[in-house]
Amino acid sequence: PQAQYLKDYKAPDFLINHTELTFDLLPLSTKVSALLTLTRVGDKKAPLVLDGIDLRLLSLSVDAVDITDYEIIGEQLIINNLPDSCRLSIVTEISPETNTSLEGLYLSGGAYCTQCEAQGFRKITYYMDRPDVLSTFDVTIIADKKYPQLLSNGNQIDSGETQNGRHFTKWQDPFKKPSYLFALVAGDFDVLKDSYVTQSGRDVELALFVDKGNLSKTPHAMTSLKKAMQWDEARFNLEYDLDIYMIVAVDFFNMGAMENKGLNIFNSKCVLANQETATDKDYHTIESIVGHEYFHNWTGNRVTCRDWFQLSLKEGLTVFRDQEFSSDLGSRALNRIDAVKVMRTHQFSEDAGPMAHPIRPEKVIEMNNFYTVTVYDKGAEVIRMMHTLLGEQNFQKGMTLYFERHDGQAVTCDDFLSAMSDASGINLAQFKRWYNQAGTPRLNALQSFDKDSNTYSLTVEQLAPLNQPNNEPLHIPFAIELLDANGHSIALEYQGKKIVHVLNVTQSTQTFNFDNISSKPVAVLLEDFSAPCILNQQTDEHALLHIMRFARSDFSRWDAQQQLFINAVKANIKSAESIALSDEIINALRVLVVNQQGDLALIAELLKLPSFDTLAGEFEVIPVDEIIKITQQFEKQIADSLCSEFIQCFESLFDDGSVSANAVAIRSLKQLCLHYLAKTQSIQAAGFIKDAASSSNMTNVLGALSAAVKASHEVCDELLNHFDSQWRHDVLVMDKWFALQAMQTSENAIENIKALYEHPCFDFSNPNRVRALVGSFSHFNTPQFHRADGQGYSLLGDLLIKLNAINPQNASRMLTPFMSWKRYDKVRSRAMKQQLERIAALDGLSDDLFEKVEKALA
Ligand code: BAL
Ligand code: ZN
Repeated sequence: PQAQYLKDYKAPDFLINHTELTFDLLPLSTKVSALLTLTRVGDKKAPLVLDGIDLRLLSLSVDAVDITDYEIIGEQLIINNLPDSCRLSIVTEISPETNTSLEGLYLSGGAYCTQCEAQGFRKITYYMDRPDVLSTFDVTIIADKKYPQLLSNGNQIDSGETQNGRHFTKWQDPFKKPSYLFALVAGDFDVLKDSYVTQSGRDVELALFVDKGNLSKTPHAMTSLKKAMQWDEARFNLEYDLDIYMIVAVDFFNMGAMENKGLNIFNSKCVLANQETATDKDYHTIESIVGHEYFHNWTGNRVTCRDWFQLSLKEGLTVFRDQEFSSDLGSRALNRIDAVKVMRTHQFSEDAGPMAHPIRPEKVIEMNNFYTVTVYDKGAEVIRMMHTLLGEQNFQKGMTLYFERHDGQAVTCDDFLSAMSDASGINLAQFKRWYNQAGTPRLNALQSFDKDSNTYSLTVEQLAPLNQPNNEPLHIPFAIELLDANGHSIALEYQGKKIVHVLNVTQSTQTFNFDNISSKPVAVLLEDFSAPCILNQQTDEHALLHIMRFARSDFSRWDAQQQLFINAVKANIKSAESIALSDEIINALRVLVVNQQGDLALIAELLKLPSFDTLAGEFEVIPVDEIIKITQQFEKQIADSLCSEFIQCFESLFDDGSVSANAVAIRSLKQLCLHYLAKTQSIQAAGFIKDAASSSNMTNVLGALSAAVKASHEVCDELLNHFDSQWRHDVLVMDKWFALQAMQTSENAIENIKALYEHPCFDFSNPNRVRALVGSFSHFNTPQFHRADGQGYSLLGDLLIKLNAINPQNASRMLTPFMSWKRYDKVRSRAMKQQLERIAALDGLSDDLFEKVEKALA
């Protein structure tokens, strides 16, 4: 496979001003007629080079005259000697039913549907399948009447019957768009309709299409959409532009959702929810993804990317926007905690591994491999840092200027930075390095206090990431708070001048002084995770407990509590003897459970140990067995020490079953109590678990089952069997059951998963099923996936080989746990490497797997 490089970008030689498409839909032989209005804008002699994969070319004509002066080389159709402007007609045939890659046009779950980002349009017709070619589209869809709804982007302008008993619709999208935003859906759906009046008074029709029988699961997504539309007007002054906004939910989908202009296509798990079938977490995810796709209408669709290396231009910015949406509507602290967990586990590990890339990558083999936590989540952190440096007002001025300059264009990350810098007058030249440098910066914080002069000094040292030794110093917004002995915030000043709490760290070593401080302060450093860095600070238990109690940032309180746990795990690993959590820590946790002061959902978070992945990130060679053993020991200690408090807390909290923020918080704390109680000998635990498992609220049911599974509780099998018989008719709910099955740590776990491949609900061609079962196993069942005999790795290796032929994009995502093979002990790393070598030797290895396996083995 050929790598593409950012440095080789070349503007297109032709533009496609207008695209007319006619689809005659048949499962094995769909005819696609394309009529492209072309204008030459580059080299006079340049041929027209079109992309195409798995297409059967039926005819090719220019201005209605058949041509022969063309060649098909690999995945390109090259047409020579075209006039400077012409109409090119291309007729191809494709086979949606046999397209299991879920890219391009495919027929799955009884509906035709498309996925074109990043380069799926080339599986539909020959085209300049690149984001800097923007065209208006007219689309005609002809199909059997068993597909009553025939949808595409924009507005429907015609419909009717054909002479041979089929029917058709015609769609027109007035906005120019690149091919990746094209969408087509044909199916038989239930529809929830609604409407929205924009801030300028325009009526917008809203329609949500779902598989028959699922209407009761649509109101939450619709409410989320209207909230998103309103929020984007209020916070970003951005209004929707078409007369109709459609969302279609399908069960076979590689991603969470796709922002096609006016016709979003969603993975059904990111749409369908009611209290019986979806958890509070699902509700939150749905709201955030519906928001994310809606926000793309401006950040992605109205202004798009010049080339795919710029993906973070739209994704980092839109993730930032959806995070802000969730934070403005819900708990800012909990949203921040969730975002930082993703960064510290998945993103830091990607940044330290063989797939490390800057948020604007420079080299790509398979673009699908770059829809990463780096491009998305680190990309959002980079936008967030800009927001911190500029402030909300200047940031919004920058957004306004960005749209004034670039509406309707395909642009680069540099264009975005220029708009931000020009609008705010803030120099972002050094900040730009965040776009070009991979790896996670390491910061050392050295503190000193001089009681004679009442001066506190903080020295921040920036070290290049271990795997990127040549990185240059970054511009880092470093937020701090200083606490006095009573837990009060100390005003920051030096020599009579106030100091803003966000320090500008720009050099390798920099010292900041603060005076007028009467006693040694406790410093909250990198408050709110103000930059995506690894911070090394020597903060003792006393100081961390002080921060946990008093920091103004709830995020930083949680962060300190996590650090207490991390330090305790590390101390155990260093020591020959086992060291329990200190009485001070246990007492601090007791106060949280007993007092229940503040946000109950935050209390639940404060009581959770860091995940295996978080702890693994602390070690050069991951001590798998030790981490498992010590965390189990700590959980048991917390459970036993606070058993009566957990019982009391569980019984005292009343869940009214609603979706209010308060009810959600109550359920999360009750679940946390169950999680610990399941690990005790408490006679009440079994009763609590069984009661919760029989609730009509899925959050409670899943909380109970998850507690039982993780504690290998005696009620586990009975509850899982009951769940299976109750929910077999609902595959999305069964995904939760597959995930629970995958987390069972008994010795027959691998056999159990293989047996579940035969379950009537399981399907290798459906990414949701595969991720629920095997993805949950490889990510969350640490003891069994990392079995020293390598059987867990073989299970994943076998699956990847199978998926390579069915759905390479899904295979490549599922490969991720093997990417960090070098970080394990000899036995485990050898066993993982063997699986990678097996995959590397495959005949017909997809580009998706090739790129990652090659890097992993390098
Ligand atoms: N653009 C792909 C799906 C998403 O990020 O919204
Ligand atoms: Zn996105």
